[in-house]
This record gives sequence, structure tokens and C-alpha cells, in this order.
Amino acid sequence: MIQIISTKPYTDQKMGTAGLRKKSKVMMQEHYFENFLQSIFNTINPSGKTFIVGGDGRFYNDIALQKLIKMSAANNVKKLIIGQNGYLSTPASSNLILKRHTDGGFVLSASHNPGGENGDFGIKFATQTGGQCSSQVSDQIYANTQTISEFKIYNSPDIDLSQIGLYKMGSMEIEIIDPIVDYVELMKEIFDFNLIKEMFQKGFTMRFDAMNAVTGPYAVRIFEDILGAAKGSVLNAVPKPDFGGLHPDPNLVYAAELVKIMYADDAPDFGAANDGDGDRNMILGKKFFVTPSDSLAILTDNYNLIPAYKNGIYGVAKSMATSTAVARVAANKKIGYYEVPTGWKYFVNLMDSKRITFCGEESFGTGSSHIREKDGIWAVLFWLNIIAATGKSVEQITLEHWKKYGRSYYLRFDFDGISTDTANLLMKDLTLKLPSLNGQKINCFEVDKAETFVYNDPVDHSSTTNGLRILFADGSRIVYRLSGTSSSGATLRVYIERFNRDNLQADPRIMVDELLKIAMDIAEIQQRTGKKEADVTT
Ligand code: VG1
Ligand code: CO
Repeated sequence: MIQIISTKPYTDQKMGTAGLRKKSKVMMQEHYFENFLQSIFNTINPSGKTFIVGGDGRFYNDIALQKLIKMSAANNVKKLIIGQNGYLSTPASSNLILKRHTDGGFVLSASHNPGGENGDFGIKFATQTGGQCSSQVSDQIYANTQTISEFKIYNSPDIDLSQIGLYKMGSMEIEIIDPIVDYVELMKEIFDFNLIKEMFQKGFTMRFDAMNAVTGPYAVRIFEDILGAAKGSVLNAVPKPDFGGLHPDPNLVYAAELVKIMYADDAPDFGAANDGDGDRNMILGKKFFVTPSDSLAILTDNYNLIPAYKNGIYGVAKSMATSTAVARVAANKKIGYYEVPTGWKYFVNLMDSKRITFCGEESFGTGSSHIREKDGIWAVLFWLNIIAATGKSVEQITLEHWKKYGRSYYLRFDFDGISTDTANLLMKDLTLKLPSLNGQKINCFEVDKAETFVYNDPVDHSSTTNGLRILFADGSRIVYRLSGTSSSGATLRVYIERFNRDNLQADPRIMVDELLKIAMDIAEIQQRTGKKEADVTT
């Protein structure tokens, strides 16, 4: 029953910030998915192991899932635990890896990238930590993809994923489970559901935009069925293979429908959105937006209001590019504080070694050590719990936070679709140029440090470089990075932060404008890319 099929390497199967992400049509090439999966198996030896399997329901999930099942059976996997209909959000999958003590898991998703035949497809591979594999492991997998010559697949009809139950393929067990129940249980252990429920009973209103992606069913169950938010509070609640044409990235640009509702005169009290695979979140109040960097700082400052954290938290971490708002909270609370490269996998060692409890990224990711991935619905529940406990609005909570700590005005500017060569050369030249800026004064900004960011992991002692940064004496910062999630070409990300203690309610775009011009000049962005301005600002 086991077929051994000959194949030839593809040269481009290198994982980025979070798994392998490609155009669907690239993934659909003959043996492309099989080569990559077999390379993972060749690296980790899956014999006798158990894995969690799911995806965000995007185009090609159904076909890739069947390949994954048959290849697992042929590679002597002991058991697969699969979400019904192939659905599992990234956080739900991480939870199941930890709860069921499995050897790892697969989420078939390109996260916030658009789906469909002309969109993107992806594979996230997690280890028994519940977090995505380290770059050392992904390097080994990549090396394997370069020499692969055959893969193994079980010759068997497809498995029907629509019915919960126990099945077999050869000697491999298959358990199809409800993708939601375990996750709901975990959320109930963390937050005060009764308090939030009372708030909805008193007439509190919310809208949650699931963006036609995987969190729809989770959000309906939690917010509407259990917590009692009005029916219809969850928008775009049914996962669709092409996300209904949406770009399932929860920010002010792509979650336009929700933003329109939240900025209307009759806006509900609270608004939120999640991305394709449910690990990102956006938080909105009435005509009010909370930046993810501020959200991380506010959640950390209010940990004592949440049942699971009220006895204390270990520490907090952020990706380097994220604003320094949470650093001021950590100093105030006298808890550990860490800055890591972009990508959730860098938080895993810090959580496992009990150095941190909370972590976050500017890219709409927040989470805690309840799992080893960022968690969109967790962040929404955290905000609801704070609102229910304090009786304050999103805007009030945020304004009070700024009054206490000052405000980091923060925006990210993305320059998309640059050729890889142009982008790499820009970063290379900039790396060489930065040291010459040390101690210089640019307009009224004095450069404290201009350098390549190097992260030394305190647990496994690995060293990683990720992005370039210019730190100014007044606490302002410019950060440059190339995206590791684009499915073609390169995206240059320029992150600008400007700290202010007194002027708290200005327009962020105006506040960061001068620094943006400086950033564009230093990196010669217009000369090199032909772009006068960013394609997307978030
Ligand atoms: C982006 C974000 C990063 C995030 C990653 C995966 O990576 O910037 O913060 O961890 O996406 O998120 P990059 O390399 O393109 O900047 V997800 O929700 O796409 O898994
Ligand atoms: Co995601």
C-alpha cells in the first residue's frame, strides 16, 4: 500500500517568519507540497509520533490535507488528530499540541495573506513545544528540500473529514475532533466569563469581524452563544476558501467594513477583528483605534484584572520592531522585559523557561504563555474582561494609559513588490552606512545608536540578526526590516516610533512625518525603489 514516488527538488522551499508561504499556484505544482512535507519528515523522523492537523479553510486546504494524511500513514506516523472539516485556528492547534502532549502539528495557512487560486497558501509546522519550529530546524528542513529524490504516500481513498470519530489508514489512527471545544475550555479557565456575560446582559454591544476566515465558528460560539452578545455581532462568520475576496489581515486598511461600523455615529461599544488563521487581532472602540503596541502595554498594565494572571506574571517580551510602550510598563511593574526578532517562535524559549508570561508584536499579534502562538480571540477576551471589570470604554482605558506612561506614536510603512535584488542591496548598503550615523544630529534628532539588531537567546544561546535600527536620544526610533512572509518579491518595512509624554492626542501620521522623511532619506528609498511613499501604512 505504500508507494515510493521519485521527485526532483524545488529550490525555493525556505520557510520565512512563520512557515512556508507561496502563491497557491506555486504550491499546486506537481509534488511541491509532497516534497516539502517529506523533507520535514526526513528531518524529524515522524515514526511512532502523533501530530495535530488543521488549517484555516483556504483554497487547496482540502487537497493538501488528504496528501498530508496519506503521507503520514506511509511515513509510519502513529496518529493524527484533525479538526473537523480540516479546520483549526493556529492558537487552537497550539493548545491541542500542549493539551494532548503530541509531538507537534501542522496548520495549513498563509495566515493574513489573501487566499484562493490566485492568492497564497502556506504550511506552519510546530514542534512539541506548541510553537513553530526554530530556525535551526527549518534550516535542516530546507537543506533536505534541496536533495530530496523521493517521497512516500499511502495508496488509499480520501478520508471524510466531516464526521467526528476514530478512523484508520493502515496502522495509523485518525481522530477527527471538534476544533472549538478545547479552545473554549481554555478561554474559560483564563477569563471571567460571568463578568463579561453580565456586561452583555446590561446592553454592551460589539462587532467581531472574522473576515470569512477560521475564527468565525469560534467567535460565534464564544461571543454570541456563551457570552450572550447579540446574534449577528460576528460579521463574515463563515470560513470561505477565498475569504470572500477579503485580505484577511485585521488592520484599518483591510478590515474596512468593521472600521466603517466603528467610526459611525451609532457605533457599538467595542470592535475587533482576527486574521485568516486566528492569531492576529485588531481592537477598536467607538471611533477609536488601539495600536497593537499600545494594546500589549495596556494588557500588561492590567494583568491583575484577569483571573488567570491576578497572582502575578513573570515578564513580558516584544519583537524589536514593536513600539517601546510595554517597556515602560515592565519597568513600572518591575518585571522582566525582552526584545526578540520578529516571529512568534522567538518567544517560545522565554515562555518555556518562565521568563515571560505576555508577549506581542506590532503586526497585530498579542498572546501569553497559555499557548505558544499569538492568539486573536484571547486578546479580544482580555479587552472585554478589562472593560467589564473597570466599566471604562476602550478610549478611556487607552487615554488613561497614555497619561500614566506617555505615548509612543507609532506607524509601520510597507513598501511592497520591490525586486528581491533591490531590497537586499538596499539593506546591505544601509547596514554599512548605519555606524557612520552614531552620535550625529539629524534635524533635531540626536542619534544614540544605529546598528544591526542582534538577539542572543538566553536559553539556547543561539544568535540571530533581524533588522536595522536607529535609536534617538529622545526615545524615538526608526527600524528597517525585510518581510519574511511575502509570497513573491520583497516588502521593505519601515517602523517609526516617536515618544511624547505630554502631547497625547495628536495625529500619529503628523507626529511621525519628520522621522519618516529622515528614514526614507537615509535608506535612499525613493532613489532605489522609485516609490515616493509607502504602499500600505498600518
Ligand atoms: C509578519 C509580521 C510578524 C508576524 C509574522 C507572522 O512577518 O511582521 O510580526 O509574526 O508576519 O504572522 P514579516 O516577516 O512579514 O514582517 V502570521 O499571523 O502571518 O502567522
Ligand atoms: Co496569522
